[in-house]
Amino acid sequence: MAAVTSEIEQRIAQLRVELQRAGYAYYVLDRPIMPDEVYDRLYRQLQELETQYPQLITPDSPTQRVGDKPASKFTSVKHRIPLYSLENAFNLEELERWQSRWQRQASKVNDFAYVCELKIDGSALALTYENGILVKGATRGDGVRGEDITQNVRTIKTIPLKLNLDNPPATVEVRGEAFLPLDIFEAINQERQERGESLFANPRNAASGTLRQLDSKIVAARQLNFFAYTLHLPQSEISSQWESLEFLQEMGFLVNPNRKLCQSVEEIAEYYRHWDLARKNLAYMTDGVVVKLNSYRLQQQLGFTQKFPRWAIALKYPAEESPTVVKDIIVNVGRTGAVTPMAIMQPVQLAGTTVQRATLHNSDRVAELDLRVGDTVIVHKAGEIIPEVVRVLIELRPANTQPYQMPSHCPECNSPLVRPSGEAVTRCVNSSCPAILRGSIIHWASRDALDIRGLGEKIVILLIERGLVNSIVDLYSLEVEQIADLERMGTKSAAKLVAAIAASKQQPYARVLYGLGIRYVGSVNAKILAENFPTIEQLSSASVETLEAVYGIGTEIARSLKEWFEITANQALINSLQKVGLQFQNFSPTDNATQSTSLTGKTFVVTGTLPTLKRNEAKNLIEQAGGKVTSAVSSKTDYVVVGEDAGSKLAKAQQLGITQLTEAQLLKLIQGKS
Ligand code: 1X8
Repeated sequence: MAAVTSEIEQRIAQLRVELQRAGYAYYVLDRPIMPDEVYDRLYRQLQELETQYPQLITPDSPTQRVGDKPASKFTSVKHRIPLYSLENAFNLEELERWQSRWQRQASKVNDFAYVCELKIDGSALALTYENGILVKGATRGDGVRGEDITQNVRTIKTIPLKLNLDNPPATVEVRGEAFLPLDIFEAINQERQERGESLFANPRNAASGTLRQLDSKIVAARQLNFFAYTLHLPQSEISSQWESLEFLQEMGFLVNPNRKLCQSVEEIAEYYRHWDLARKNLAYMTDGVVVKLNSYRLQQQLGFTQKFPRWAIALKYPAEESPTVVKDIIVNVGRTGAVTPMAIMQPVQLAGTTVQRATLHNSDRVAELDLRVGDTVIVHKAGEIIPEVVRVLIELRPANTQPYQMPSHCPECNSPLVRPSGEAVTRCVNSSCPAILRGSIIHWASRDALDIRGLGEKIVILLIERGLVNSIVDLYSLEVEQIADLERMGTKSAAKLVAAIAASKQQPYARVLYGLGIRYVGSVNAKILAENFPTIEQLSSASVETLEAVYGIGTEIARSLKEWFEITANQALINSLQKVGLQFQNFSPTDNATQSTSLTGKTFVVTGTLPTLKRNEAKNLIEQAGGKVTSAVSSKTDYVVVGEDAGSKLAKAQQLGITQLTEAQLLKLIQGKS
């Protein structure tokens, strides 16, 4: 161990304070005070010093958010103060009744207020701080005993490892809700779907599933967040819920800003109605509002029933569930060959959309539900979440129904389906199954991958049926004439599609990596990989250990990459894609010498009405291909794209002798064919 000097101790302490301040500004206040690069450098400096002087590592150091070793199991802990659940009210009458009840029970109250807060659909946590340092994080469990998940709790960036207090008390307990923001929830589910794993039904399940991961590296990569809402601080001056929320904020916690002090049921109703609509714009899911009596004195007077505090209630939003009838059960073969059973139902209105398909996840799930064609079921849908069947109403089952059986053969290619023992997923393992090719191409063209507009499922099916496309690479040699006579196509949209395909060659390496559809490599992981391995050669030759060492990349991703790159056909695919011009390395935006295309550095003006492209579409295509679009013609303009009824800009271009292009010529130029 290296000898410690006071300069080193001081430097370490300064780095910690600075990183803590920056993390707080970034995650809690959402007002960064330093660029990411600076943060990363300082973080690495601290890490290096701590490696050199491990005796100086403290549990509140910003480097201690991710543990080295996964836990083998979680230990059970008894809560110092039990975590109660809340009584539910499903409408305003029930809320009124609650008000009359507590007013009868409390003596002589004429001055009171309610605190209204959003009810977060997450997983409750109890955090213990001793002398200002986070020492324990536990799940709610049954309210009396929970699980010690301290290591995972530390990964949540909005939970302070050290309280922002000058004289911290011996113990503080903070409670709140850990949750997954909706975009992250959806990304996780998308990745799970790609892997053929069962999906999380809602953000709450995803949050509690994540918190119970043994490997804190995985937890850290999932970006859980936390809203604090309860403070247990013995012998303090705090005398109300409102003050405690403010104090939580001062101590460094993220407290939901959408809280309101209300004096009456009418005011609560107004808050409730407002958030029932406005919750659609929140980045996280809420399932109601929580109403608490503000005064601690009043809370104490009322106390608890066997199950609930008498001084609080959850006013829930109406459930997004409805009964309907299952008309058929089909199976869908995905890009990975995973076979997912789906219920086809009589259409129902749910959460503002018409729903007629619901995922049944896998055959175990269908068996567990005992779902049969003809059954009346409850479907559930929330927000952007894929609808699912949650329950079968057995009493309404018609006579002569049969239990569901998964097909034994692939509905697409008729090869026998395989279900490896110990796995929930049934697969088609025929690598030339058309469903797999179709899925791969749809994925390649999808929004977060190469984003090829106009290349949707229907066109992909036709392209494969006609034998025009047998692999992703074939997309890049499609000719306008070949596509033009597909159903509902025509020369104009064919030309547009060919140009969109060509423009996708300029999409960044991270999107290409994601588009390849390597198992476990979702769009977030692809970005992390592209940042850490700036060329495909570096990525394909990296060892499992090197891959795993990257923050956010776990063993299964590392292994899956290794396996994928070992397959000869995949190496050939990359070679061919490189040849047609896809990006397999990172470029800095200014570094255009190396990624030059026909359009790089060229300035365009678009004028008049083009035959098929809208002005915006033309602009996007040009920009995607590396060109620049300006609105005024000048001597710096390289090309003017001319449509019908072009006016003064055309005249100006003629005057300056600038090259004119028709839309067709522009599309050719983008494809590199002029
Ligand atoms: C549960 C929740 C509470 C709050 C928000 N979200 C929840 N899921 C809050 O008080 N703001 S309180 C609570 C409970 O006491 N069981």
